[in-house]
Amino acid sequence: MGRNRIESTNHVSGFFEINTDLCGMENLKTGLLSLAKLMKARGIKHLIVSPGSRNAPVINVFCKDPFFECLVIVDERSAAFFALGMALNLQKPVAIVCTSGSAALNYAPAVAEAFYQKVPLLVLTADRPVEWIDQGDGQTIRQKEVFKNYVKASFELPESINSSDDLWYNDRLISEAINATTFPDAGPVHLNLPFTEPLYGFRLESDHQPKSIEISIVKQTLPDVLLEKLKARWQQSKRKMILVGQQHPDHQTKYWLEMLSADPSVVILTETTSNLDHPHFIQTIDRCLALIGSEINAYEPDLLISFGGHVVSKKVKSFLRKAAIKTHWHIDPVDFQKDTFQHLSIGIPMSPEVFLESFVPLALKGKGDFASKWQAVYARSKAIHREYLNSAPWSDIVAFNEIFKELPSHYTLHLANSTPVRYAQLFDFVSEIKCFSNRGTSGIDGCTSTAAGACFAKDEPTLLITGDLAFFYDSNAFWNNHLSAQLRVIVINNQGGGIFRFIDGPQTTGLLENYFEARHQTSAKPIAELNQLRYFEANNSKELKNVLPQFFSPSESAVILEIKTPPEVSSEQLKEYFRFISTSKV
Ligand SMILES: Cc1ncc(C[n+]2csc(CCOP(=O)(O)OP(=O)(O)O)c2C)c(N)n1
Ligand SMILES: [Mg+2]
Repeated sequence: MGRNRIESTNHVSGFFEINTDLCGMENLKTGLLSLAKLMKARGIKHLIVSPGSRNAPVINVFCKDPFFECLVIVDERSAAFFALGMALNLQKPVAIVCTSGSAALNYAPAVAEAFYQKVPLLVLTADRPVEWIDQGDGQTIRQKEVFKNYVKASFELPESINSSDDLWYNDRLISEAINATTFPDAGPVHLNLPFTEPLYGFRLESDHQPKSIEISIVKQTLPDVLLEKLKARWQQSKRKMILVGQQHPDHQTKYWLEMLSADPSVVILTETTSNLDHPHFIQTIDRCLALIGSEINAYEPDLLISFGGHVVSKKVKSFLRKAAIKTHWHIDPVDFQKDTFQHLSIGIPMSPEVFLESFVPLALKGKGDFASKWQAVYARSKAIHREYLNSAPWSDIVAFNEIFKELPSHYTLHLANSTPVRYAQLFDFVSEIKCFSNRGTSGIDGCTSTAAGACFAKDEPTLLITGDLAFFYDSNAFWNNHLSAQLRVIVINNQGGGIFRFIDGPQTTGLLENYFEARHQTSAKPIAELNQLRYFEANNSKELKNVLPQFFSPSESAVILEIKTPPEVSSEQLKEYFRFISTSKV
């Protein structure tokens, strides 16, 4: 309680010391109890706690209530990414709570990722009373709205409830916060919770039943005028391309795209992170574009339709930005004005599956050879890909080839940023493998924690393929008691940031090894030992082929496989791979 705002009188009843304030309202932390009740009412049961004092009231209220599944992860950065992974796989909001101060700031990387990847997180940060901000008190920072640039909404609950209006206001804010985690699209919401002492010893229940405000989802429809306009434009377009960015597996969307893929004038480009697999869909975009090379005219669309989140391929972004596209429609409930390819003409504010359901049945079939030209490139690139890998020396790309040959189809795949998510785009995937990657902000700072959280959420077989810097950066991901034995982590250890050996620029500086690649001799083995995890190592194709079946077999604990690859050869091989494709004929 603010030392100079409201004096409280104390009296003892039963086991609890009850505080009251001037209004005689029992300072039961009623506001916080409403939060628990409303989260319960909305089925938000997962809470990841990072220890602290200021958040003790939350720990007390939630972790003693059997409804809530509370986990403990000390490192707030890792805790938030773990929660992101859980929410990603459950497709439901997950809550995180930490104490005041820099603890809250450590949530920021995952909060930003959740914002751009549209993952529902309820971010609870305990705070000091406002009057103590900037007054030299410990663990006290300007925390209110600290994530405002990358959350759907920020709220601060009243520090104390002094009237029924305070209570109504408190409960209303909580409902708005919970609703904002999923509507109109999913994302993180920040709830700052200033607490006054006492932080302990207050009653954990109250008679107050907060009112929950829910949002009813209405079905959108395409107005006839717009529908007619889109149908006309579709018919006029000889070459239609549909590009799907990152999204969750969705059978409805797949069904409608399959329908469109039978149209000879339509090409459908997907990535592993689009989670859409079909023989008619062009999966390995970079491979195809390398083969097309400068002959883009014959392969560029005049109508582009896009939806989903971030697109991994840099090549397709530059191809489409250069292409003579006449019309581009982007479909998204919120980000419908995203002009990634600089050709946007119509933003359609609705969900892709509802748009496809309304539009595809009315889209007249086209003519021509646009689809067959792309399919020919696709098939040819597959053959060249195989031919190249048959004789390639031990390197990152050969390691990926071995991994994907052995990857059991029931696994969920997580791809760390930097080259792992890019190598994966070069391979044809066995169907139905769910694929995730933190492409919202493309950071290397939480890939392992995210995969660990996603795996924990459904306790399903999960493989993370990560680079070595990303692995060491997030080695705290293993520092908790919630690691599923279904988790498999492959570290491609090329002794540094191999991507900087591949992209143009760093080589020309003379500073590559130290300041870009951050060359090192560190092994993942001590991290496996520190966390009592099974560990395997492979230094060449033969060892890798031998160890993969064991690696994927059941185990008591999560398992780490470190694959050691030669940095120079690996980047050279990737460059050679693209040279080999681009000098081949379609
Ligand atoms: C948090 C964060 N810091 C820095 C970067 C810049 N960055 C992109 S890739 C990369 C190197 C990653 O190395 P590694 O994980 O070993 O993957 P590799 O490039 O070898 O495949 C870095 C530092 C980033 N994406 N995210
Ligand atoms: Mg590396």
